[in-house]
Amino acid sequence: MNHRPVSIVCLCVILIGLTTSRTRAADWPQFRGLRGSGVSTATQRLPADVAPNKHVRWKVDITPGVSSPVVVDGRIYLTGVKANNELVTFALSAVDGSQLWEKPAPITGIETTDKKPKGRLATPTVACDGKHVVSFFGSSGLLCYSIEGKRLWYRPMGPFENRRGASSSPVIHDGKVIVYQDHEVGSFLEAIDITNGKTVWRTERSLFNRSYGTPLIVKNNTGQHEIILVGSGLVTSYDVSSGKPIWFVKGTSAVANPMAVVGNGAFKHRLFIASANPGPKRSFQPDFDELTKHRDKNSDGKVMQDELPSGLFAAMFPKYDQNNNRILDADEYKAIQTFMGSCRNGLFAIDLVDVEDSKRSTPGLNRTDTHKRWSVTRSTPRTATPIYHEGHVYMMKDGGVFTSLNAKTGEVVKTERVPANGKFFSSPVLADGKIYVGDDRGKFVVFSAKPEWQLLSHADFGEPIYPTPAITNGRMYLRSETKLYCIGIGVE
Ligand SMILES: [Ca+2]
Ligand SMILES: [Ca+2]
Repeated sequence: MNHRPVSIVCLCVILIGLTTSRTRAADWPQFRGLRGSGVSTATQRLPADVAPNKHVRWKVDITPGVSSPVVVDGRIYLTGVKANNELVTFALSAVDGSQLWEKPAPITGIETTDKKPKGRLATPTVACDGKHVVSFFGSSGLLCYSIEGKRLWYRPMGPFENRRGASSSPVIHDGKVIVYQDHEVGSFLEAIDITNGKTVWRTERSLFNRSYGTPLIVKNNTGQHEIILVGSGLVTSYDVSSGKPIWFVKGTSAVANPMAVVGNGAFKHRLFIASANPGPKRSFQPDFDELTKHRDKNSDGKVMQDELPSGLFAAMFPKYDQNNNRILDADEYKAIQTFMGSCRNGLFAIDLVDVEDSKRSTPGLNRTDTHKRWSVTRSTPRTATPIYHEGHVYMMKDGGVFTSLNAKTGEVVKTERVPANGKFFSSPVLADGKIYVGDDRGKFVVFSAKPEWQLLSHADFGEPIYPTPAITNGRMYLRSETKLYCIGIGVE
């Protein structure tokens, strides 16, 4: 096998990357790495057999937390929960795992959430642009540090009403921190200036119930960057520069956990959306009377169009104002609820560009019938975000069913039960032609990243794995409940 041409191409990509961004192609700067893809473009070899006693370069005891490691320029950034619910952001050396700094967050509100797993209050993963480290602790707010650990700003947030607590991770795009928070009430999407912590824009998502995915930012065919959110019932896209809704597609589950996935190459404008929720259909809130009470600014007992919250609600309303009186009537609100309540479990594809787009004078906000492609309902994940790789999508269902599908048609190539039968809160990651993922019982499995994939190894780490591993420079950083492992092939 000749790796040299690939290495030269990648080196060029890295060098080009250096001139345009502070993070490099080899870095893993946010949840699921560069652009949230779950794929490392680094070309170094990685082991096919991963176990607590194999290829371990180092391991250190760390503060429990569910957030995933982020690695930028030789530093690993994490969050955790110490005794007495002290919430901390910390940095370790990628060379040996030694601690570089640790900073406590101001505690303004501890979320009332599930007790399990350990470290639950530190679930969102930090984001780093090579200069700033942004950490988020739900109702205890959003913090920005320098890479040396100096606190630059702090934004109180919440308190949020959410039985599972805040989980969506912040991402950084072009000097903005994008924060997506869908809760039982008060859902929103916000862009914050990374230099000072001030709001650039904020879009209400009042129609949306709780969901937990991290935003995906994609560039469409016109060069515009869209923020893709997988919410309750709908996938929505917003303009990253203004926060204005661009389109939506219906058909996600009542509560959605995974983030959106975008392909590349021939599929660079195709999204893959997974969501599943075993519970009952969502109960919508607020109900009509609550909404009226809350939004009726001039106390005339009616919600006029200009009293509606901004964002998707306001954008959708004209179509639902059946009697054109610019007032939200009870039956119109019910129609909106019914529309949004068309929840489904499964995986489907959306094309950012429709062949018919050029013929439409104004592409509609609702692209369900025009841009949605195939969908499948079997073996789809509840929490683990799928992976796109070379024309195929790979996904892991709770209980340990791993599946590959054709990205063009949705046709299943191979689906099989694997020796890891826990729940997958950790998302699979891909590097060196292999896919890696662990479950909440500590089982870890490795697959070849091919449509006719094979199980390469399986091992038991002896304690739960919730975070998603990070991969940079021939090293995988794997966080279990109490430890951080650095795994890689050594010079032996
Ligand atoms: Ca009114
Ligand atoms: Ca009306």
